[in-house]
Amino acid sequence: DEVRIYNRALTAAEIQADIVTPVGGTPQSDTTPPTVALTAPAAGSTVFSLVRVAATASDNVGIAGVQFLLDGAPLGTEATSAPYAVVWDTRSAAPGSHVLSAVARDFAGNTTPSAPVSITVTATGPSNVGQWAAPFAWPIVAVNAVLLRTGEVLAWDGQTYGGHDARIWNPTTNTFTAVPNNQTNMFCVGQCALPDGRILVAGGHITDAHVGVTDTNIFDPAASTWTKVASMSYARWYPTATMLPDGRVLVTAGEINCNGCVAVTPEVYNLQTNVWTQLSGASLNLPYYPHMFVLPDGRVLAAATAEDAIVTRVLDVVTQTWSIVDPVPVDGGSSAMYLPGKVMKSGTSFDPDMPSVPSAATTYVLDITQPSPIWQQTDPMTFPRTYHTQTLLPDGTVFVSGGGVTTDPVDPRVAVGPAELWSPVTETWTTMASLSVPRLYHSTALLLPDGRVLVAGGGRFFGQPDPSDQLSAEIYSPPYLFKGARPAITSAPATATYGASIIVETPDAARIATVSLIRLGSVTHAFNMDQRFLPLGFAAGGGSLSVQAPASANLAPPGYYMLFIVDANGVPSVAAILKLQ
Ligand SMILES: [Cu+2]
Repeated sequence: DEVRIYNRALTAAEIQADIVTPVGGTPQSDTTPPTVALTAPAAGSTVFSLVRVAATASDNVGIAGVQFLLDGAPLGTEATSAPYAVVWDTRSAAPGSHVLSAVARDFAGNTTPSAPVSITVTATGPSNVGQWAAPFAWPIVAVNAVLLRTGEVLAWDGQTYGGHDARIWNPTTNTFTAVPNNQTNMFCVGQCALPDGRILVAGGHITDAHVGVTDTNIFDPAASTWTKVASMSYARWYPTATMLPDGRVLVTAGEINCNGCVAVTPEVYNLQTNVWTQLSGASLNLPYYPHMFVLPDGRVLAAATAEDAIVTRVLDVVTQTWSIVDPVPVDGGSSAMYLPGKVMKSGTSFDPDMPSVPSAATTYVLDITQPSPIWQQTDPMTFPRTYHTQTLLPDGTVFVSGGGVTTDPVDPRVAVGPAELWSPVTETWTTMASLSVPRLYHSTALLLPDGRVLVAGGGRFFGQPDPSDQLSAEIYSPPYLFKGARPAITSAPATATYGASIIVETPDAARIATVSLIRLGSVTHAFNMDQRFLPLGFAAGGGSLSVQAPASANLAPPGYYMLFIVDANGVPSVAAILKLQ
């Protein structure tokens, strides 16, 4: 037997080299060089902002490192563990053509250069990375944020502030109106919009972590009042609320009264009868804040959670049965259904009470409309993230903001400034402009009807005022707002019926390329429980569009949506807010 003693932890590659290298005697000389190939960016692509440069490398013994080169000069330090990648700030390179390459080195010192890849650097500016407005003060840490049918944002704070510190923010006037809920502390709740535009809030917080309440509250934007309605059977802390196609609300998961005491039985709320019904046949132990999505067949997908990777299942509410979709848990800290039945998730989910570990940048897509769907790994984010938030945009892309490179919930040093944008066409990420304020645990992001994104909050981790409590918000204007004149909706109906056509008047009918419907968002803890994106069929006429409303409530559960018309450059109108019934 052979023994080697090391006084430090070894990398995976070193362990591999150790296994294949004999102890003592004459070492076999390794003359086999490694292989290496650049995998990103793609040859011929145009790059800007911060770019992930990545390579694959392999060797008969082991890879000691991969050194990336820009025009033959070292780019960053040698990457010594897979995946081999560096982030390149292209703003330090002259605009024009450049050559990227990489050299892989094995433990015996053999080296191999990759094939060169030519790319073009273009200037970084608002038309390709968007623009953040300066942060502005908020009177609360926006732990929960909901876009109301009025176009205003309802938000509330965390910890002891969670009930009585609720506010409505008016984006037009930048004014705040107090709308206190003095009945329930709404920290750690689940919330979703009802078909009539009121907001249902399920569960809440008493004084201790992991202890939920059975309360259900409804906010009425017309009266600016909170009403406590029938209570759930189970207390819930960190549950998810989901609007079902039949207008009822599904609530899943949440802790009852201790760490790990999960409310395993989902409950369904009927607004007409003010009755909660337990789905006793569908009990399932799900971690915090499951990411639930109503699918085109009406079932509800549990795609991820805020706390941990899970086996992916679908719930049939009618038969109270769960079916496994993908038995292999793959992680995702934030997720969104970017097209009906198609979900993307990225980054790390985590229980912030646990010791910190590095975040992941991994990204997966699931297409439930395919036979035997399983998660497919796609291009990773440029930055690893935990506590980031995905937001659907009217051009069909997915915006990610905030989060940190470790799972530390509040350390501003780990916060990721740059946002990223995901294309559902190329399934790749592009780095966007950087926010100013650390937005980690308890931060939020919400698409506004004008096509900008409100990013707010972060902090409230230990309950007391703390430097990490972010009493501010900042607003992001995506690149599409710097690409020419916006199309305009001059009139649209206030309501639409499933399967019917509606007339949307616009002087820009001839240049409209897509029409999209996005449900008003309800966000907390890195997950938007309401947002969903739906492209709508349309026919252009003179001065108007005839737009086809969604065929069924499975595609778009009843309630309020933003209707955007988008031109051929991807430039969206300001939304018309439409009630779908
Ligand atoms: Cu929390």
